Formats: sequence, structure tokens, C-alpha cells
Amino acid sequence: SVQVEDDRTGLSLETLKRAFLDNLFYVQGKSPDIATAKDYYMALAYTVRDRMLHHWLSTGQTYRRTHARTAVYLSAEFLMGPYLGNNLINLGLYDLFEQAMEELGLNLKEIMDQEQEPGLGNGGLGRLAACYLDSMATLEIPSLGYGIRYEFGIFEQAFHDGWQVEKTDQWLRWGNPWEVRRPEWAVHVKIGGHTEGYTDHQGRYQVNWVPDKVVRGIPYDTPILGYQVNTANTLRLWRAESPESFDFDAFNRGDYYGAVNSKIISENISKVLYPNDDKLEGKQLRLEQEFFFVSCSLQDMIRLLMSEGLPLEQFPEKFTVQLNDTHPAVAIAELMRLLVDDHEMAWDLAWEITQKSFAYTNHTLLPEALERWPMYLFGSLLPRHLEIIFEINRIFLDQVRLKFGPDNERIARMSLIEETGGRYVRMANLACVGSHAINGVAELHTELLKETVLKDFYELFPEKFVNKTNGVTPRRWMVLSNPRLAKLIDQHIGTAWPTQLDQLSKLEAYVDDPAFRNEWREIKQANKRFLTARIERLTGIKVNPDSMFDVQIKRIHEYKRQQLNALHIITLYRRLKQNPDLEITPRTFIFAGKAAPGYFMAKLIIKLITAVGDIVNRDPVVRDRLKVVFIPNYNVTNSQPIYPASDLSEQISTAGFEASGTGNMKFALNGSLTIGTLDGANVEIREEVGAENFFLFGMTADEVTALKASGYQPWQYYEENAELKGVIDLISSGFFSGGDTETFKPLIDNLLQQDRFTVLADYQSYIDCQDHVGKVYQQDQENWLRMSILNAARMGKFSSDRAVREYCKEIWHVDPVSIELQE
Ligand code: 26V
Repeated sequence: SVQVEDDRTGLSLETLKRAFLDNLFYVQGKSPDIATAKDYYMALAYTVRDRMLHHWLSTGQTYRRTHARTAVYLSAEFLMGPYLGNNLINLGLYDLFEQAMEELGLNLKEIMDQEQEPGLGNGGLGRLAACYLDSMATLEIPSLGYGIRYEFGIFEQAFHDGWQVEKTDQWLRWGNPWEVRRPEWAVHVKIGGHTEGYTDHQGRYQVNWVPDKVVRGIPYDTPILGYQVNTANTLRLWRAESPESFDFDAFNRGDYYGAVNSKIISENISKVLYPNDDKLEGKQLRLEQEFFFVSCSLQDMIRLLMSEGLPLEQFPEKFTVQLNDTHPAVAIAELMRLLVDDHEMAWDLAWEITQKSFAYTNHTLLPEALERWPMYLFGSLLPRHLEIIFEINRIFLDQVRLKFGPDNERIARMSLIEETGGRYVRMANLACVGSHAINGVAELHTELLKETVLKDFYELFPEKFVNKTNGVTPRRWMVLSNPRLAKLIDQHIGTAWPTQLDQLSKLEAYVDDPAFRNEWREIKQANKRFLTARIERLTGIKVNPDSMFDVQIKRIHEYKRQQLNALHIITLYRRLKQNPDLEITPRTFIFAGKAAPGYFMAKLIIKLITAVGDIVNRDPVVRDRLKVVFIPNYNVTNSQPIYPASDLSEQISTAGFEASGTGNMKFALNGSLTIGTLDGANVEIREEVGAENFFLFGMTADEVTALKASGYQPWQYYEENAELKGVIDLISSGFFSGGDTETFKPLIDNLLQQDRFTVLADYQSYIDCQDHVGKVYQQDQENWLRMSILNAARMGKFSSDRAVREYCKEIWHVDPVSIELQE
């Protein structure tokens, strides 16, 4: 008999082509002669999505049927990156679709380029959440990601005269084929108002929260595929709308304007991602966002629990909830409120359930990034939660007194309420008290947490503290973004490495194999040529693909020290000006990264880099031996071709300030060598790849602390170092600012007088190390190649699969559930 494949699920080439043209016609309403590139993208996305739904529905059914214990990742940010390529890779259908498109005269990569990525995160923290979702699905861990469906994600970065300018990110303009709106599971969230006490029918005192507004949260679901497994988990993002009933009230009163206006106000909550990742602005709307998605998510979990017929007491058996930093920490008070007020549970039982349910990950040591909310603001939005926090605090501080006696300073430090000049709610303290586990994101970071910002909590609850070193997903960061290298690896060690990254160690056997080495080198060169073309398209700058690609891509922050990198570039430039025939290693300095729109110094650092580029790139004395490029609008999409093309990875933060870093891992995995400090996960990367395969410089975290304690005087380094002085003076002279001596004055004054991140103290060590790097690259290419291979071969530890396995075993106690596709 003739077998006809279903258009929605069939996998033969002919069916894929027919399904694609079908979707073009019936979903986009276009025939090929008038279809745009966007139409092709949408048609292809729907064709791929059709092939995911079976996985998704079977997964949901299986979890419900087996009452699967579920890991919930609560995060204000998910930086997912483009879905199309990733879904094709995880389905194992990339090559097939590539061929189908080719047979239709289309190019898969060009179609993939049309996707507007959901930039629903700032940087490391949001991207980590995305890597963990990929790993949880791949490891067949029942899991749910909950967050906010921001209408505008992280701003788009453009440049005017070398300065960053921000444009709104309209990622939903063309529609989002990957999400499904689920209005049937909408929930209501109360905000503001006051509380009233009353005595219930059993004579118990209860509290009723009377809000002054209610918003409706609508879930939008996106399937998250595992790699080569049937699992498709869910990312559930909430959109704020106004409840219909509220609009009707206003309409009935004839208040048309009022009704429309209240709708606008409600929708504001999920309008835009806050673009800061360094400093808390105590903005009401931000607190509303945090509470909104937390309340929606907890209500949804309770609904799921009950729909499985389980009692509320089973919440901590059904769910384990990871708090991605303190942004969702108000969940601790909200779960207490839901249990005690709405479900009339006794306080002590509710507290036991709450503590069992939550675990907290800290992502930063910077004190200015720790969330504290002005108490009056918190109380005016969340009056009941403030009462609950007072009660948690009362009981908690009794516990502190019991253990440490009447140590008032300790009690003041540990209180959930800060009372030193203005009163604040301390979210990190709430997270520590309400969770059963607290983790940092690299070994050094976890140790520093225990010694500094969370010291008191460590002394009280040492058993809660654990380390979970970050990881990245090899599927996106190698298989998808570096297909040539992935294929070479497949040919030598087989195809299991993307899910068992430790197997990369088998590459060590080939480190001296001439044929393998040649291919490794040629792939790097090809990746560099590809990036070279992209750079010219994006910036108009022609770079030399034979030069060393020296790359620093990450958010712009003083602690990440892009300034230090700039000082090195100017150092080399001055050497060439003084001696035009000096032998130097040709380098292309590649930067990318966004500055928070209100972070003046970060924006000035960007201006310095572009200004240095404007001079260096044009100066004939340089003879193209140095080039500086700033690739605009750094995001997941734009980063993917950069890691595979880089030679040198700049991980140069002041020791003790970068919690982990994850870019550092992506570079090394792709055979790029690191120049770095002993900070964050750099320490562990160096341990894994071997000190001889890592370019180390700079002070240790302890040395930084000691230097500051002894009274750091940055200008002394300037006075005593002629080359450094020359570099600083050149900037001050207005050489890079058209003779204007004002432009960079704030930056220079800051370096000479404050230098909180010890740039000048590390300058000489960095320059010496860079000189060494240049020599190895130029004069010892065989060794460079060897180091490159060994770096990639030894990156097994830094798979997010390893990290997720550790969370599962040591914090979540969640086991895999494998999915059989249902009839
Ligand atoms: C902080 C804040 C502070 C308050 C205002 C809004 C806001 C939004 C985001 C953040 C997150 C900053 C923390 C962060 O992204 N940390 C990074 O986390 C990475 C993943 O663990 C880690 O690799 C980086 O070292 C760390 O900087």
C-alpha cells in the first residue's frame, strides 16, 4: 500500500518541502513569488514547530500521569537566543532541513538569520537560565521555567559618534512562532491596598488582603527540547493584562477613559526588561514585575498540584524551586501568604513547606547589586507580605539570639529589615532564611560569599551552603555555532561528546597528529574569515584574518575592566609611534557589549574604545598591524560566530568581583586561549586545562583586599611607571578626542584617584603577560595550536549538564523521567 506521510510530522525530504510550502501558503498567506525572507522564516519555524508538538504533549502527559517531581527555575530573565537552529539541532533534523531548503533554492542559514531573538535577559544570569533549561531537557529532568514575557527585551545598541545609543527591542513585531498563549490558565495578582484582620468560623485570627488593583497574568508557553531525546519541557512566561471584570466595572460607570487607562497601567508590568545588571534602582515597577511573575507562578504550581489530586502539604515533594538570584525571592513571603491566608494552613507547617521548597543561587558579590527595597515602597505594594516578613524576622532573630546571645551588631546585620538610615527590606537575607540551600556559582565565589556578604548566614546555617560551578550547553555553544569543529571532533572521538563532554579528553590523543592539527588550524582560520566578513558588513572595518583575534565580549562594567584592555591597545600604539619598525604581533581587538543606559562610566569606556579605534585604525604608521573593532548590539545571535573565531579570550576582571563568568567557558571550549585573572571560574578553568595552557596575570582576590586595606594609591603606579604615564597622558591630552581634554577626564580622574577595581595596580602584570602572549602566538605557533587543542579537550567539566546533574543530586533530589511518544 502507498504510505502518505502526514504534512505535520513526516520527515522525508519531499514531505518537509511540501509542509514548508504549505505553511508559507496557509499560515503566511504567501506564494513563493511574493514571499519575503521573513515569510520563509515563519513558514520554516512552523514546519519545525509541528515536529515538536508530539514531544511536548507526550512530555506533559507523562509528567502528569507519573506525578513527576519537578524542578522549577524561577528567573526574571531568560536569555534564550534564537530558537530555530537550536531546535533543529536538538531534533537531529538540521542537515535534513538544510537539504530541503537547498532543493527549494533557499539557504537555511540565511533563513535562520531572520529570527529576532527573545532578548529577555541582561547577560550572564539570564543566559545561564537558558543553558540550564537546555540541559534539564536533555537530561530528561521534569522541569518548568517561569519568568516574564517582556514586550521589549534588552535594548538594541547603536552608535552615534562612537557613543552608545539605545533603541527599543521590538522582538514581537513579526510575531513569535514558538509560543502558545494559554488564556485558560490565567491567574489574578493583587497589588497595593491594605490588610484587615478577622476571626474565622473556627475562632482563628486570619488576615484578609484588600488590594487596590488586580492584574491578570496570562501564560505563554514555549517548548524546550532536549538533545536527541523525546523530552520537551516548558518555559512559561507571564504577560500582564487587565482583568476583564475590572474593565466592565469602569464601562458600566461610563468611565471609558478610566477603563482604557487602567488597562494600560496593568499592561505596563510586563512591558520592558530593566537593563541594569549592576545597580538596584528602587523602582516601583520593578518590584511589581518581580511580585507579578512570582505570584502567577506559585498560583500555577498550586493549580498543577491540585489537578493531580495531591494535597497542598505535598508541595515540596512535587516541586523544588530554584531562585535565580533574589529577583524572585519575594516568593518566600508569597508562598507563606498563599498557604496561611488563602488556604488557612498553620504558620509552622507553612514555614516548613516553604523552607523545604526553595533554594537560592547568588550571582554577585557587588554590594550595590544586592536588592533592598525601601520599606515604605514594599509595604505600599505588598502590605500583607511586609507583615509576613516581620513575622518571619521576629522568629528568625530569636533563633539568632539563641545561638549567638545578645550580639546586637550581628542581629542588626542579619535582620530582614535594614534600619541604618532609612528602612529597607533585604532580599538576600530573606532568601537565605527561607531556603534550604544557598549556592554560589564558582568555587572562589562560594568561598567569598561565606567570608564576606553572607558570612553571618554561613555561621548560622553552614549546612545550607554549597557550590555549583556554572556551565554552558555544548549544543548551542559548539554543535550549532561551530559546526566545522564539531564535525572534526565527531570524526575522531565519535558523537557522544555533546551530552558527555568529558569525552573531549579523547582529543588529547591527537594533539601531535599532524593531519588533525592541520584541520584544527584550518577550521579556526575559516571561522576567522567568516567573522572577518561579518565585521566588515556590520562596521565597515576590514580586518586581517591572519592577525590574532583578541576578544573581549561581555557587558561593559568597570569591574570587568575593558579599560585595562584599552590601556594595552594604547600601549602598543605608542610603541609603534615611537618605533614604527618595531616587530609586533598583528592583532585585531574585538569588543562587543552593552552598557546599562544609566551607567555613565561604562558608556564612557565604550566611547574610549571606539575613539582609540578611530585613531589606530587610520594611522598609517600602524600599517594595519593593530585594528580595533566594536561589534554593535551584542546578543546571543551576534555572539555565536565570535567564540569559534577567537584566538585570545579576555577574562580580566578584578579578582574577587566576577562571580563565575560563562563566556570564559565558551571561548575555551572553542579552542581559544585565555588571558585572565584568578577570578570566578577562571580559577577552575586553569586547574582543568593546566597552568601551562593559560595566560595568568594580576593580583589574587586576597592581594586586592590587602592592597585596599593598606590604603591603595593608584596615582603612585602612574608616577612610577613611565609607559603607563605615557598612556594616561596621551588620553588626557585629548589625542583620542579631537583635542578635547574634557571628554575622558572623568575616566582618568577616577583611575588616578579612586580606581576601585585596581586597574593601575594590575597594569604592568597585564602588559607583561600580553607581551608573552604575543610572542607565543607569533614565534611558537606549534605550541599555540597544541594549547588550543588541549584547552578544548579539557573543558568537560564546564558543560551545563554537569552543573544540572549536581543541582539534581545535591539540591533538588529530582530524577530523570524518560518520555515515550504517545499514540
Ligand atoms: C542584577 C540586578 C541588580 C538589581 C537590578 C536589576 C538586576 C538585574 C540583573 C542582575 C544580575 C546581575 C548578576 C549577574 O548577571 N551575575 C552574573 O551571573 C553569571 C551567571 O552566574 C556569572 O557568570 C557572572 O559572573 C555574574 O556577573
